[in-house]
Amino acid sequence: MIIHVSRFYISDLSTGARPRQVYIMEVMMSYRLNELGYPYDALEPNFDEKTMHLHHDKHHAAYIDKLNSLLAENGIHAPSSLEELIAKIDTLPGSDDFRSRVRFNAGGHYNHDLFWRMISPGGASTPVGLLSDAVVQAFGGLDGLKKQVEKSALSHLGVGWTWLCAGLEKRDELFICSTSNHDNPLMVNHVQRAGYPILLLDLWEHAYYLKYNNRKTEYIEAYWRVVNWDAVSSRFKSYIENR
Ligand code: MN3
Repeated sequence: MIIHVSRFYISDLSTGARPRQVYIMEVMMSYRLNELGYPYDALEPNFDEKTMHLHHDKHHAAYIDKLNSLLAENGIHAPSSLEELIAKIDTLPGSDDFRSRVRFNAGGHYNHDLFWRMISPGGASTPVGLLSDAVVQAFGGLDGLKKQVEKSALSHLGVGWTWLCAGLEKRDELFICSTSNHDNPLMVNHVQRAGYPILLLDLWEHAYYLKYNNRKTEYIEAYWRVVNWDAVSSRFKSYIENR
């Protein structure tokens, strides 16, 4: 919770008395770091405990702190839904630099929050139900999907994310894309093709460098072993059914 205090002066012209100072205190809504939802060592040996701690408790947390202070310093009420904030990032008052910073940190929060839920212990090892059909339709099967993700991830320049998205118009149509920094496919004015994020791969070195150093391919192989396809499939199903 962030307390935002504004100071005003009120003058009563009829009496000519000195202006009075009035303080207005507002409690600003702020974003919070969700618990990981499983033990930090639950994805060992694929994703190591130390990386999970740093990645969740330090990197992810820092994006949230920065996002909250940016919004509070500029007197902007944070919508309770992060998707709502992302949808109106380009129309926030203030400078381009401010909007870029909000976009960066809001993306940092949204993307990581989704990442922790889509990689998690247990769950199916391949897509199920509606997602399974859509994966066959778009990529010929899971191997085809993995190849496209790897190709997109390995050819991406610099930091970013690789995504499995569902279409905004044709919701059951899947596609793969990569974005820079913390942009995500919901940021319609900042991506080549907008979409609804179903699954994501963190391409920042902080996600793998401690364990895999520069061996990004090994990191991606390990990633496939920790994707929880039940979680991914159920996210896709909710998206398809909540039209
Ligand atoms: Mn990260």
